[in-house]
Parts: sequence; structure tokens; C-alpha cells
Amino acid sequence: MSELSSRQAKKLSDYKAPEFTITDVELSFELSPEATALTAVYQVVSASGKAGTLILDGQELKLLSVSLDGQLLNADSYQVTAEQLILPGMPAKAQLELKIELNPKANTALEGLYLSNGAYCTQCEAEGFRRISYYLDRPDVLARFTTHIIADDNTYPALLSNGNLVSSTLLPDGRRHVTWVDPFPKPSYLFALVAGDFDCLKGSYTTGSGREVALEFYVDKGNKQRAHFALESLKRAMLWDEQSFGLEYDLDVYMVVAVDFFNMGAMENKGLNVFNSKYVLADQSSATDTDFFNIESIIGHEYFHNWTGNRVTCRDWFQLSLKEGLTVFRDQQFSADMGSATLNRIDAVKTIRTAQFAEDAGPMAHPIRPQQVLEMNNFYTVTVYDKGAEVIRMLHTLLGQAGFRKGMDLYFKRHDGQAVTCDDFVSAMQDANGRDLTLFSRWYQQSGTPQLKVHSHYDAKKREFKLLMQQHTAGTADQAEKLPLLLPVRLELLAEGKSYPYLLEMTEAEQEFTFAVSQKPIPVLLADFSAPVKLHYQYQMDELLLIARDAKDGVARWDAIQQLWQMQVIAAIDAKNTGAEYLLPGELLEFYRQLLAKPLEDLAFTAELLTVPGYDMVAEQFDEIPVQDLVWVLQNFQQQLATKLVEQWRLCYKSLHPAAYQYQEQHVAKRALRSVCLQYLAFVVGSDELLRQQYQHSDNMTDQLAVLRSCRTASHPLFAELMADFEQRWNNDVLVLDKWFSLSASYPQSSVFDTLEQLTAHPQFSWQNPNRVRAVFGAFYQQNPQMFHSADGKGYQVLADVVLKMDSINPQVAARLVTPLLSWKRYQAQSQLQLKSVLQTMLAKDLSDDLYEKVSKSLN
Ligand code: 0A1
Ligand code: ZN
Repeated sequence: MSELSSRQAKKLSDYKAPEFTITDVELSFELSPEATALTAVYQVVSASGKAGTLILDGQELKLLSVSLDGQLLNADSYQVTAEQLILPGMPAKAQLELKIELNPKANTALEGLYLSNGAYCTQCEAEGFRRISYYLDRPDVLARFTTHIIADDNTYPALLSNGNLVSSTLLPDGRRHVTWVDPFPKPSYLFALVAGDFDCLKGSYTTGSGREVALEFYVDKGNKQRAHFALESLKRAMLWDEQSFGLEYDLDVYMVVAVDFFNMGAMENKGLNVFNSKYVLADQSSATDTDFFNIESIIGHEYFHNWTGNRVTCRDWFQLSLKEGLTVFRDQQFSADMGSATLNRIDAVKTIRTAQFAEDAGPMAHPIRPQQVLEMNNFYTVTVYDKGAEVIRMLHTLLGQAGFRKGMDLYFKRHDGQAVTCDDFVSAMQDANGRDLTLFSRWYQQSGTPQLKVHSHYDAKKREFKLLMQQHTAGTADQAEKLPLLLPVRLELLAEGKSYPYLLEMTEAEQEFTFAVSQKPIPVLLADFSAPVKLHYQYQMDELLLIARDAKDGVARWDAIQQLWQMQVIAAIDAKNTGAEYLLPGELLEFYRQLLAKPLEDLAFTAELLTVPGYDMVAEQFDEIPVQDLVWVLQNFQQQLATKLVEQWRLCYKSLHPAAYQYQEQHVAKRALRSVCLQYLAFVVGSDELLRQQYQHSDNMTDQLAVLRSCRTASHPLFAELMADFEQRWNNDVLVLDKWFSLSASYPQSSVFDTLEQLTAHPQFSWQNPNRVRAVFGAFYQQNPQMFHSADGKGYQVLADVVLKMDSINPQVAARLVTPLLSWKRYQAQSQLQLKSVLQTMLAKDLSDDLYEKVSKSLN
């Protein structure tokens, strides 16, 4: 794997249109776990009308034969390399037939054709189709697919592929032969095949124009009851896309298959979505409110891809944000319309401020349209997805709802059925609105987090308020020089008890804005987080508290409290370093006291305001992260709030009587606030009874898990006992048991290292299943900073060993798990040395491209 040829990065600037294309594909699979026989027939056409050399992509394939226009070719008339099938002398138009043998059982990378608990399934994005057959495996080659599947009818009653089922025949030998035809030309990454024995939940949806669509959810036997919520979510998503964008579904059937073995969340294959089962299956006793929320949002996301991704797809993989940024924006708007817009926005802001800002500051920094890629799977990132969505949101902000819709309409009118670029998208927005977006396009080219510094001045005589704004983006690992960007800055001026809204457009490195106001206002800057930047403005504590009470925008109110906490963190660390005790200021306690005495109407928003920011959020403010100080300070703050307001937490908790479980906005909100109270109460003595009561008597997973989490975070003595009970209860339900795995791995005490060993020896643990590995080790590094960064470097060593082990099983998962080790430059001297050393050891091994790209970059 380490020879140079496989380490060639591809560049956006090297893009060339394909010399040959494939217009029609006919695939016939005879399924067998270790020797699936595939016959692939392609209609190949040269773009120039001339004969030439056809080069197809392929990986780890056993090629049995090649025929051209019905003639079997001699092995010396073509060439097979580790990654290509080269056919010189290809006529301008020909039919190519390949026979290939596949071993799905041996496929632990979960790309291409593999087995998940005995069911066949595929994953082809980004470059997985080349593990099924030799092909022009690039998104700008669009072909009509016909798929035949032949398999034993008893063992695999469900034989599925893209498009519409056109025939199904029982063969004399007990096998069934089905044929699927997908009328929409598509790139190979959207191909899918599934074969298995499932329970099927059926529903239907009638589109606005009267098309009857069958909806089918294929789930493991016995799980049908847990698929209802996903089915209803799908119907809501279908209706929403019609109402919001005028977009209807286009096939007779929409299928969703839930599988246990999956590298990501879900996949939008045309007409046949494949989902990680954790994003389909839910009921009140096994899933939390957050699980329900995620299911609706991901079901929406994959459905919305049918237009933004499938009908209009990407020209090349550098354009990934064309479909992903846009589709995340669409799923965020959907979720906002299904629930609380403010809370959804707060969630998105948290993602940007933690993971995305961290990515910008680390060795893998890249623009939302990357310029260079070694392994495409490494670019399914929070930058491409979530910052990509922020970029779309800024367009929405600048053009307004109606202007944005005009742009979308023009985009579909121009590009339906095509593979296009991000520039094509921006052009449609520009042309539909008669507005020059040249400067805006820089967001696609430039990586990094802009810093926005703001100073204000009030001239009482002139009654003028001035804002001096400066933007600066520091160089990133991939790009030293940066230019000013177009920043939409939403602003409220709070004065005379009123809020005056503005939308500023900053286009220069430095700009001054003047406002006529009759008294000195308090500026609420970057309301709704209108641009993905780091804002610096010297607020006073009383100003922040006022914003938290009076701003119109909910995100700004929440953000004011976040900033207040950031100030406390800095002050507390300073105090700690001088050995002094730091007490939270009275004003802040008073704000909390009042909020608890009289929660806002929106209980979920109240819960957000009452929550001390998480470690990740606080850490991102530091160039060099003082990990243990932060962990200590955040713990100390919770302890102080718990003790000083103990009666208030108790009263508030008691006032929120639980009702019979429903996944419904007000109910979710009430549980959220109740959980926040419980979390604080776990820090004070005398809460055992209350914790135990809630654990034993609640009728839903949300409330039970809240108890376990509270005990974990406060290192409460009840933790061990309740966890043992939980394990026993859910031992046979791996999806639920993953919650137990995560809680165990995030226990913030040194005993966790023994625990990790026990967890990987657990009968339900499997290195082959990404959900299990992530449940344990993802939780360990994401939710246990204290132990992951333990002074002896043990946490780093443990993760490095796991990454190496995983690299030989599933490189994609390994390359995701390695992320926290890469940003060694952000930590203190001792940790830097330890991290660097584990990375160097890793680099000396024979790594997959996935892992090599990340580790080598981090050591540059
Ligand atoms: N397109 C999917 C995400 C996805 C990407 C890659 C995968 O395997 C390598 C799987 C899924 C989405 O955005 O939902
Ligand atoms: Zn997507």
C-alpha cells in the first residue's frame, strides 16, 4: 500500500472531462457470501467520437473475463493494475462485458458489497463502486442502471436495488431472479443493492401532483414497531420539500433499509437509502429525545438529497459541498420548521464553534471546496458539511427567503440531470437575483476561521453610534494567505427598551458603520450567528446579562450567556494559578436564581441558558488548551451552581411533573429542563433517592439516561450500581447497549483504562462493527477529556493502538478515530511530545491512504 503511486493526491485544478462515458449499465449479481458472481455490461461511448484507451477504476477485484461487442478478449489485449483496468484500442462506441467474482464476507471495510448480519448491502460513495466492478467511478459519468439479483428465495426474500421493480421470477432451483430499472441516469456512487430477510413496514405518500409513492422500511426481524417514527418523519420531509421548494419525489417507491454495519449515518442511494440502524429504529423505551430528533433530521437529509445530490449531482468530488452543504442547510431548515428554530440554530452553532473551528485550526484545514485530496473519504468533514451549510445560509441571509428560492428554482431549471460545480450553484443564485456574488465565492476557496474584531463609540452630541469592524483570517495549515470575505453581520441595537435590527454587509478588511440613535445603545453583534466567525468585542457583564434578557434573537441571548461563561473560565483559571479561590459573581447567580424561579415559556431554551458550556466549546477559545484546568474549572462551576442554588434546582425539578411519554416539543423541553436540574442535583449530597427514583420509575429512555449521565458527570457513587442494572436490562439490544458502552468509556476517573479493556472483551463488542468501536472510543476521546489527556499519555497510547488495529479492519473508521491525536500543537509541552511520538510511531507503519493522509499532514 505504501508504494508511491497509491499516494498521489488528486487536485481540483487537474479536472478533465472524461474521454469516454457509459450510457447504460446492466449488472447481474448471483449472490453468494464468498463468491458472488457479477456480470457487468456497459454501453461505452467516446466523447470525441474517436477510438482510444479506456481506463476503468477498480480495487481488490477478481476479474474473470472481458468481452468487447460479444467477443471474449485475450488477457494480453488489456492490462490490469492494482487500481485500473486498461483497454487500449477501445472503439468510439462499444459494448463491454466484464465477469467478476466478489467476496462480500471478507469485506470488513464496509465499502462496495459487504454483509451486515448476514444481509448483503452496498456502500458506493465516494469511490466504493470500484470495489464492485471496474468502472468510470466518477460522479460526472451518468448512466441508466438495470440490476438483476439472483439469490436463494428463502434466505433472501428481499432483493432490492435502485429504481422500480420490473420483474420477479422464482427459478426452478429455489432461487429468485428480480430485475430493477432506474430510469434516472446516475453516477455509480448512487448505486445500491440489498438482499436479506427483513421485516418491512409499509406506508404510502401521495405527492402534490397526485403520484402515489410506496414507502418501505426494511428492518431486522422483530423491529418493525421501532420504524414508525422514521416512516412518519419521511412523510413530513416529503411534504416539507414540496411546500418549501416545490420539489416532489420522482419514483414509484422509496425504500429505506436499516443495517447494523455502516461507516456513516446514512446514504442517499437513488430510491434505496441505506441507513445505520441507529438512525431508523426508535421507541420511547429504547431511544432518547435526541435519538428521535436525529432520526427525523437524517431521514430528511437523505430524502432532500433526491434533488440536491441525485437529480443535480457533483461534477467531481471536490464539489462535495455542492450537495452536502446545501442538503445540510435544507435539513436544518426542515428541523427548524418541525420544532424550535432557535434551539436548532444553537445546535448548529455549537457544531461550528467546536468541531469546525477545531478543524480549521488543525492540520486537516481545508476550504468547503477542498483543492487537493489523497483519500476522498477523509473529506466528509464538518467543514464540507456544516461550514458548507453556513455558507448556503449566508446566501439565504443576503438574498432573503424569496431570493434564495428564485435561485434554487433557476438552479434546478438549468441543471436537472447534470453533474455540476459549486460555481454553477452560485451563478444560479447570482443570475436569479441580479446580484454580483464574485466576492462571496471566496468562501469556497478559502479555509480558516475569520476573526471579527469590533469596537464601538457613541457620540452623545451628534447622537451617533459607530462600529469599527475589522476582519482577519490567520493562515491555516493548507493556505498561508487569506483575503477579506463578504460577511453578513446581523445586528440589533438595544436602546430605549427597544431592539433595532440591521443587516450589515462587511466586504473590506476594515469598515466603519454609523447609526443615528438618541442614546447609547448596546450592540447585539452577529445575531443568529449570521457568519461563521469568531467575534471579539469587549462586553461588560451587565451588558451581556441585558442582552440575555432583552435581545430579540434567541441565539444572541444564549450567546451572551456563553460569553459570560467564557469570561468566568478565564478569571477562574487566573485565580487557580495564583492559588486563590474563585467564586462565581453574584449577578450571574442572581440571573440563574431568577430564571429558575420563573423559567421562560420555552423550557428547552431555559435549559440551554442554565447549562454551563461544555469542555469543547470552552477549549476552542484557547490557542494552547489548558485541558486539566478547564476540566477542573467547569466541574467547579457546576459544583458551585449546584450548592448555591440547591433549593432552586430542587424546586424547579419538582415542579416539572413527568407526563406519559410523548415525543412532542413541549414534552421534550420539559424533560430537557428537568435533566439540567437533575445534573446539578447529582453534585450535592442527599440526591440519591431522587436519582434512583427517576431511574426506576420513568417510562422512557431519555429520563433514564439523564440519571446515568448525571451520575457519570458528577462521579456519583450510584453510577456503578445503576450501570450494572442497565447493562443487564439491555444486554440483548446492541443499539441501546451502545449508550452503556459510551457512558462507561466516559467515566472521568483513572479506572476507565481498565474499563476500556473490559469493554472490548464484552460479548457484545465487535471490532468489525463501527457503531461499537465509536461507542467506546469515540466517547472516550469526545466525552472524557480528563482521562484522554491524562498526564502519563496513556489515553493517547490507547487510542493510537485502537487506530492501528482498526486500520487493517476498516480504514475509514480508523481515519476518523485518529482525529483527536492530530492536533498535538494545541496542547501543552508534555502532551505535545507524547502525541507526536505516537503519531511518528504510527507513520512508520504500513498505513492505508486514509490514515496516511491525516497522520503525515499532522507531522508536517
Ligand atoms: N452522502 C451521505 C454520507 C455518506 C458518505 C460516505 C459514506 O461512505 C463512505 C456513507 C455515507 C450523506 O450525506 O448522508
Ligand atoms: Zn448528505
